[in-house]
Amino acid sequence: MTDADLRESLLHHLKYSFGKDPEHAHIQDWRVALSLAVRDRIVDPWFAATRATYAGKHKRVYYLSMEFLIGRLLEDAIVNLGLLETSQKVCEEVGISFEAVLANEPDAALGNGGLGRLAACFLDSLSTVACPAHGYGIRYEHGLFRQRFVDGRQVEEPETWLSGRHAWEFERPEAAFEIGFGGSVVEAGERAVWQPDERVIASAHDTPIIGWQGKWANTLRLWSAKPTRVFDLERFNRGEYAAAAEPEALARTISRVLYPDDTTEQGKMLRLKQEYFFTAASLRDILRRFLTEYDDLRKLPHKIAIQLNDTHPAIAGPELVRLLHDDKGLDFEESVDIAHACLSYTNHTLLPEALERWSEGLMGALLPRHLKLIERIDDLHARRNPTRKTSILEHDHVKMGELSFIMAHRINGVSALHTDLMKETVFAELNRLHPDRIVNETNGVTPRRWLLSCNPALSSLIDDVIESDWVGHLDRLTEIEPHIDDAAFLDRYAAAKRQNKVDLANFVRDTEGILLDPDAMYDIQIKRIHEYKRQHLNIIETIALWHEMRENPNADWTPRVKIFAGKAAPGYVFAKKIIHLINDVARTINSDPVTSKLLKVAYLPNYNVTLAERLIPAADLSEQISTAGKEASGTGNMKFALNGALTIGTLDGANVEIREHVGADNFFLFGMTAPEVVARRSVAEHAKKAIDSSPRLAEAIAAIESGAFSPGEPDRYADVADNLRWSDYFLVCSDFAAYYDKQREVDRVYQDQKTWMRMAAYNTARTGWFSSDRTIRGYMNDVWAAHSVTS
Ligand code: F58
Repeated sequence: MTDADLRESLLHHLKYSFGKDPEHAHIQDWRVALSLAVRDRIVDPWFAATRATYAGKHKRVYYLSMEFLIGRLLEDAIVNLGLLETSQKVCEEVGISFEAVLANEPDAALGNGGLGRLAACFLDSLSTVACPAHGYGIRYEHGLFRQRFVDGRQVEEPETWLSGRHAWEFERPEAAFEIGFGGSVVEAGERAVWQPDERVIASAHDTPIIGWQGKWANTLRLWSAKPTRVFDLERFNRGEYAAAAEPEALARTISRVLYPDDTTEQGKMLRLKQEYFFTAASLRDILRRFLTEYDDLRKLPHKIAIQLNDTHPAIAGPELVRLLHDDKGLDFEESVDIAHACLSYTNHTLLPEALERWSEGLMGALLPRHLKLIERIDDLHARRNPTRKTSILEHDHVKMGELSFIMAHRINGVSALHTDLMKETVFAELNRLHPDRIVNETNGVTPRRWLLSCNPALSSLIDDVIESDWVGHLDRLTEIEPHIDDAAFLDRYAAAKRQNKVDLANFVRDTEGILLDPDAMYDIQIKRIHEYKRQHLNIIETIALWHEMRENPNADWTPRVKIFAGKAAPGYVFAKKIIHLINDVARTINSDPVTSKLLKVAYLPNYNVTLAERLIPAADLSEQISTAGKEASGTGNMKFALNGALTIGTLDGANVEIREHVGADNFFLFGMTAPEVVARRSVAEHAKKAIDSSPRLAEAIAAIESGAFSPGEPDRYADVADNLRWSDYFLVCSDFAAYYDKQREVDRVYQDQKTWMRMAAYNTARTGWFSSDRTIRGYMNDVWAAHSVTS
């Protein structure tokens, strides 16, 4: 495509799609017009991919996920189509800033964290490897809340990504299904007819997802909820306007907002509704598409694979059985076996409180037929496995993990360690009965967004030393290795990092008014705020370091900038306390003249995909310090290492594999291992013992407790100190000394910039394996039996 073609298309859309001439166009008009011009270029490869899939009768993959944390889409599409230079030039020609156009796009924050972002990386990789696939999810009107700080406290505000124009989707009003809830079940022999008493319409919106180099495009189909009846005309005519609009408001509630957690009872009901809503609509759509090509439902497992992203779509098991058995008339056992051969399930957490369980009361009220089918599935499994002790139903609750396991032919963990722990803990008994079902598919990240686009400085250096397509074959990054001994290469590597740090410093100055020295070490922890991720370990170490710096300000300190970002679930009181504490500590330390050249702390608000893209390329040190055994994988850890940050981390999740790849010498390991963690918990007063043996830790906790960081409210953090001293389930105190010591080793290494940069370059060179293209190929081979379509 030539510059002239794109310019013509851009001006055409500006004029005919938005009725604007260039003189009067706002930046949003330009952004949406450019998006439509780019989207036009996706349509032909998209059609071609669909035709090739039908023509070759290829197996299709369906990725069901409550979350797709896709962020901005324009740059992705431009980069994958190879239109970066052309787009930059055209913007210059029409007199607009390309950067401003990109920055105008709101983040589509349709996810909470790693699970949702993984789904987005997978979409990119599925298209890149030309695997015929659909993502299915919910078109939330409001994504994850916006985070603001008021006096250091997190305040949540609704997010409004759809308030401007959204350019990427095609509305499909004809692709709509009625989804029922509640009501009763009329038994007719072995089968049953479910008569729901509430119905909503699921209506489809399609976003084409173009892969690297524009060769293949898949579809992300998101459902929005609409009422079956727009409004009650009778009531309206009686003047009851609010009541007349009620059915519409209630139906739309289902796709109104992404759940950041589910702490209230009402929230639980809505969440289960959301789960059934999108799963049922997706399955109906999948069967409809299958039946346009085939008539024998027994062939279903040969032609489709359905992936459940965590247990959120677990109702797919009983729903598919219901469709096959009740609706299509297949025998019950055969229906279960077909569903089983189609379904597979990814587990993302071992934390007991995060494993979904629904009360039978709730499930029976909302999905009465499904509850009955779950009981029959459970009975069937018990009959086929007479030695089993577990069951799906326990203490009047339906355990969605067990249901997913039993209904799936493959269950995967997201890192090697996590997969082993799954086998040993939550699914020990089911693994014993079905030893071939659990497989490992270590997570990955898309190199298009997480290296090529977010880090142009480093990418252009890599381009200069690797001539072949490293973006589509990320393991080729190992070709950098021989250059690491070349001083000129290493200088350029260091210069790229410094450039990214200067850019970040400017951003933090402009947005937060905090001045950061680009020569200081940028030490970054960005992720959801959770006790197991241990942001409090990091801030306590910061306090201890500050104390020592104050005591001895003329020692040979390595200047540091501690950067935090991340949101806490609105109902998670302790996590919100940690945010408040970090902000209080930041204010105190940043205003201390004694340490002003040595230490700065910045908590950047409203962490999202776009902010991550800015922070990761600028990091020197990546904090991956979860309590061993608790972080299923992590994916931020991979993004940092790829962009040349060194990791300080525990042997948890994918840290283990990152360390194996980059080499133990290029990784700062500390802390207890997963078995040591389990053992330590049974030591009486483990936290108190750790505090008593570390004066630094004792002093830091005492400072928090005494109100040193909250003078206006001295007991603000009394409960935090209390928790650390007497409970400390996540072993912050027990790991503190090892963490503090390792940080001082980090300081020493950083002073030798040549050594540091070599280590960083080895991290980039050796983390190509963590491309999500590799992960997707793993799923295709081990889980889906699906193939790339080669032209
Ligand atoms: C994350 N889970 C894991 N859950 O914590 C992380 O280790 C892993 O790398 C990642 O999945 C991808 O496998 C996660 O992000 C959620 O966001 C929940 C979704 C449902 C509401 C509560 C949070």
